[in-house]
Amino acid sequence: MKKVTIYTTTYCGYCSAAKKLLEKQKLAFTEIDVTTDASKRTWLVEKTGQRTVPQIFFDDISIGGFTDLSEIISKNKLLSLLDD
Ligand SMILES: N[C@@H](CCC(=O)N[C@@H](CS)C(=O)NCC(=O)O)C(=O)O
Repeated sequence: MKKVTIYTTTYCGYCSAAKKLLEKQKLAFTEIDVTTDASKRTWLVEKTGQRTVPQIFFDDISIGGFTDLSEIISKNKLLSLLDD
């Protein structure tokens, strides 16, 4: 099973919503708070092409933010995407 990592900032409603969604799916995840980490945020933009948070990864694969995660779950694609 791939590891789930979520990059967040404080006071970010979409970040809280995404974490709740992961918890609801009973998925363990690592949270990396990039609020004060400018170089990590630059890396995230380069890696994902997106400037918003949250950004969620399954191993090193960028799957997007809250909306993308919701869509993956509603289309029942979560387990296949997490499968190694
Ligand atoms: N569609 C995105 C929206 C995410 C979003 O708008 N996040 C806000 C923070 S809650 C953001 O990053 N705003 C721009 C910024 O802070 O630079 C998602 O579902 O994750």
